Amino acid sequence: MPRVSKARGKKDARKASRSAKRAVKAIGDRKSGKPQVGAIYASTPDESVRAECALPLERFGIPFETHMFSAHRQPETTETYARNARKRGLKVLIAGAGMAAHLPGVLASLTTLPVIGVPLCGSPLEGQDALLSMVQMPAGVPVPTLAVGKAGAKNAAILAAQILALSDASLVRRLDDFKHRMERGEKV
Ligand code: AIR
Repeated sequence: MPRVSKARGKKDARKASRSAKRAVKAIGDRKSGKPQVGAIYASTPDESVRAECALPLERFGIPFETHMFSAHRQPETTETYARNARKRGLKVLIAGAGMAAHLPGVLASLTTLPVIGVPLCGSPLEGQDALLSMVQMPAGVPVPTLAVGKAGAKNAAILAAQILALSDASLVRRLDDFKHRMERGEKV
């Protein structure tokens, strides 16, 4: 068995944590202002989360950021992001993934911010796998899970706006206006 000294192990851990922090910084797609919402998707096939979340958030004037990382493939980055999210001023996280979609659950296990899950179609099981992975969270770690695919991604942005509106009267007015436009038959 190779022997690894304690000091070496700690040094490696520090190095990994520094590179995870750099990764979080580098992959951020920051919009104007200090981001209040972080929309994370696990892989390139899940880009719909970025696209569908962006428009409502922009319309509501909510500063947000998007990142791509996978809880399975980039566990260090996932942990660093979740542990620092509140300190960085984020208020709501949105996480979209397909297949064994553990991203929102893992984020929710590491932060007390609300984490909204969007299950995506990324496999022959057409999103049912992701839906069950997200919705069946064990007690203690809630992940409000929305519709599979684009509707879920769009609704995640609207739900994030509703959560933020609990302490933002101007956002309540923008949400009211959104409801009126929907009532008039405008496309959501
Ligand atoms: N995935 C990637 N890492 C963790 C998960 N759950 C999911 C992605 C994507 C699917 O695997 O969310 O929907 C296929 O991704 P890829 O990168 O293998 O093509």
